Amino acid sequence: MGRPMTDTQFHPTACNLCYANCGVLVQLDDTGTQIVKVRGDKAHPISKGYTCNKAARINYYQNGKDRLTAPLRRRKDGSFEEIDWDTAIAEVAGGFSKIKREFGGDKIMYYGGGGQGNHLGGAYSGSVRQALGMKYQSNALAQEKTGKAWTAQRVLGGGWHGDFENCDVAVIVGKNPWQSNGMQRARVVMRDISKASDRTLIVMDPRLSETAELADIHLPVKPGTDVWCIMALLGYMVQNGLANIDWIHANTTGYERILNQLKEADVEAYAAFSGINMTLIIQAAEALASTDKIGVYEDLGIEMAPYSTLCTYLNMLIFLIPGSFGNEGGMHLTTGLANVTEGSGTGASAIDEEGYEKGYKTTPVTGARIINGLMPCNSIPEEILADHPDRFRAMLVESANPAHSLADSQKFREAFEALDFLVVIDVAMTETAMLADYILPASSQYEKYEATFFPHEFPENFFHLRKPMIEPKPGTLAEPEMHARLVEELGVFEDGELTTLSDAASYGLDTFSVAMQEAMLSNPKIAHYLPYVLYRTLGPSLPDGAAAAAGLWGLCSRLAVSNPEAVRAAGHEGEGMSLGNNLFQSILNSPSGLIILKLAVGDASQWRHANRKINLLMGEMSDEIDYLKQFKLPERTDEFPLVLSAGERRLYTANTVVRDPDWMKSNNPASLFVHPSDAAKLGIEEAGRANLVTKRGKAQVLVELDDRLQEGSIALPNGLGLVYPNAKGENEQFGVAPNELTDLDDRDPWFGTPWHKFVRARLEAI
Ligand SMILES: Nc1nc2c(c(=O)[nH]1)N[C@H]1C(S)=C(S)[C@@H](COP(=O)(O)OP(=O)(O)OC[C@H]3O[C@@H](n4cnc5c(=O)[nH]c(N)nc54)[C@H](O)[C@@H]3O)O[C@H]1N2
Ligand SMILES: Nc1nc2c(c(=O)[nH]1)N[C@H]1C(S)=C(S)[C@@H](COP(=O)(O)OP(=O)(O)OC[C@H]3O[C@@H](n4cnc5c(=O)[nH]c(N)nc54)[C@H](O)[C@@H]3O)O[C@H]1N2
Ligand code: SF4
Ligand SMILES: [Mo]
Repeated sequence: MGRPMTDTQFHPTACNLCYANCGVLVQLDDTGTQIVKVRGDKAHPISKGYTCNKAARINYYQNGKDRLTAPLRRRKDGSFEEIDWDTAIAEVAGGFSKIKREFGGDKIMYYGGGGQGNHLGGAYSGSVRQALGMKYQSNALAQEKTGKAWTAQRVLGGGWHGDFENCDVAVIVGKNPWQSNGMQRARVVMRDISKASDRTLIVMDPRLSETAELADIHLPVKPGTDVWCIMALLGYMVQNGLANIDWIHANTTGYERILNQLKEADVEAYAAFSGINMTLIIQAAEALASTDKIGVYEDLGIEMAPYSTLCTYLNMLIFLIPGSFGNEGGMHLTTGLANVTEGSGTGASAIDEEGYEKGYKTTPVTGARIINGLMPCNSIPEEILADHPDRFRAMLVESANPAHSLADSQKFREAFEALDFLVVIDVAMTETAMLADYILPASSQYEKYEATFFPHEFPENFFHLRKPMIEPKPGTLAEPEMHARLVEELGVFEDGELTTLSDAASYGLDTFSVAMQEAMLSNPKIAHYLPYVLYRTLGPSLPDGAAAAAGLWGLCSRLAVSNPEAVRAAGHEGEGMSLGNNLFQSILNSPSGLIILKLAVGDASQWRHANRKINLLMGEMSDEIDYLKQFKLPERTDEFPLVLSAGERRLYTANTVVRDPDWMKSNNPASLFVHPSDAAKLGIEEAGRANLVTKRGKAQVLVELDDRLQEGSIALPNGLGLVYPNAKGENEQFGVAPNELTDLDDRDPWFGTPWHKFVRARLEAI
């Protein structure tokens, strides 16, 4: 930092408004504080200059009026007072230590750790959690991707992702990449597949979304009925010789039960129940059977709807039944520096012969399933509010806004108020921060080193360590520094205990690697507190103030050991330690990101199960398939006849990362979409006001008529209803906060993911 800024310089960084994290070049004004121009960075190895409409507006994130600039402590009357950092660190460490002493460290829960653009800070929280003996955690993944993580780990041994640049058939289930991106270069890729006469785009979505408009085959399922549609599609394939049975026999185990179920599925009844004409099912089945280059992408349209876990299991069969896995243009296992959607699994002690998990980990109060260390978000209030000796007493929330983003905001507010101690780390005054005892202000993602562990491209995968380009707002700290100070306040290491390592680091990475190996053997604490130790020992000797990147050294070393051929195939040289060090050095030297590994296509030795096969047997899922014969969906009643999709991605929404409603400019994405015929029945007109009522809440909405919806469906945007200061400096809310309307109990039976796309509701004209 501190280098001169000129208005002609373009700084490489990334857009932080969705998990694609496109590489961008930004230009600052002459004060060096305002982002005035943003353009795609052609030097980024994967996004290659692509951005969507949102990247141009990242300054609304960077310079929000509600950015925090001093640690805050809550007074008895609920207002906040500014305190200095030493006081804040001492009192936060003291508050948590008190809980640990009285109730045990496992009564302190951790939530968050990173959002759409920032995972580096959360990586260092591990050392604080270790010091406090914290055991339970969660984050937004546990309200969308845990069912997917479970089925993927059981069937494939790891996460799955498609190669949409090279597939012949793309199947997009409950996702609208045109607006939500997520995958790299989404709009270009979707348009390319749509235009090519020899490629097929299949979109399963009740609504004629922007992506569905591009589709060759649009499957407009009735909301919540995807599972029957997918069963019809797969059933038709198996029953009509369109399944690649030879491939399945050669590459999978445990296929008997599921293949029998598909053989016996009542295809026509299932298609009819999901509202899909058999001609469309046959077209889609034939397209899938015509190639082994299939890409499948699923997202919230099924992950936040009934039968979400079963849908995600069946979505794997969309590419496995035709044998499109591990091959060129097909589906693949994700491999990267680290993967936020993978982890330690469910901790199951065994999987029995019928394919049922035994002895999995659960939460202390309600016994909800835990996967990859994450407990269901929908269980959190119950785990706090229960009259139970093991209930949570305190929470550390980092880079997340659960009081707004999780189902049933009222219940979350009640639960947070019931905690003895709540600390929030954020850049802005959020709905969650407002409930905290202490708020620790973070430097923004453009003021510090940042990175995400989202990249999952194949065969070449990338990593992007972004450099800071704006001076941190006064009073803020980067999270790695906060966590380090907390660890020190908690007195984990003696003075001088790490000096040998610090000294070694000053001689370069090779010396440091050797010293680290020795230190880990002689002092077991070092492995337990690795992020902290790396930050304080290796960190200071990294160039350009890149201390926060020190944790990546450990990940590079690990990747070099676990996948040396792939790292070398991407052009990194060396063996063992030196390969890891070279990769780390290249990451530090690549401000626009770089390719870190290149996997061999078709190499089944990389498959993750010990037998190098895919395991199709999941007893839990097959039981649920049997249950489909009962055609059960959450009932719509006369009281709540409509289905609300509570939280859609639109042109200008970005979760709650951007809080200033001005960023939407003239576009009004705040309205509730209603089908014209439903509106007519209720006497509601375009741009009219109405009351939206669910069993959990009521909100006044602005109505926009949209005949791309199905009759009986309504849709509200995601991430709105934030409290933000208006021109007069008074707090105001723009749009509706969707989770004032959602209920904790409307959730999937396996990992508790909410049914936000299937909220029963009614509309009343005003
Ligand atoms: N613009 C924008 N982009 C974003 C975000 C954002 O807030 N704004 N957030 C990011 C995040 S965190 C995520 S997880 C992704 C989510 O990305 P998406 O999953 O694409 O987002 P949604 O718009 O919530 O839902 C996608 C589609 O599900 C459809 N749908 C509703 N009900 C059903 C159903 O019963 N079945 C099926 N098949 N489809 C249904 C909706 O019509 C919608 O088109 O977006 C990321 N990108
Ligand atoms: N009803 C309904 N609810 C939903 C959804 C829906 O479709 N419908 N979508 C859900 C989905 S998929 C997701 S992923 C969640 C997302 O919800 P959350 O995980 O709660 O997070 P975000 O809204 O993405 O906001 C991230 C927070 O990080 C802060 N932040 C930004 N940069 C930094 C930084 O550098 N450091 C720190 N410490 N903080 C920073 C922001 O100010 C913000 O408070 O919302 C979910 N909620
Ligand atoms: S919002 Fe997502 S797709 Fe759009 S520019 Fe930003 S990172 Fe890229
Ligand atoms: Mo998400």
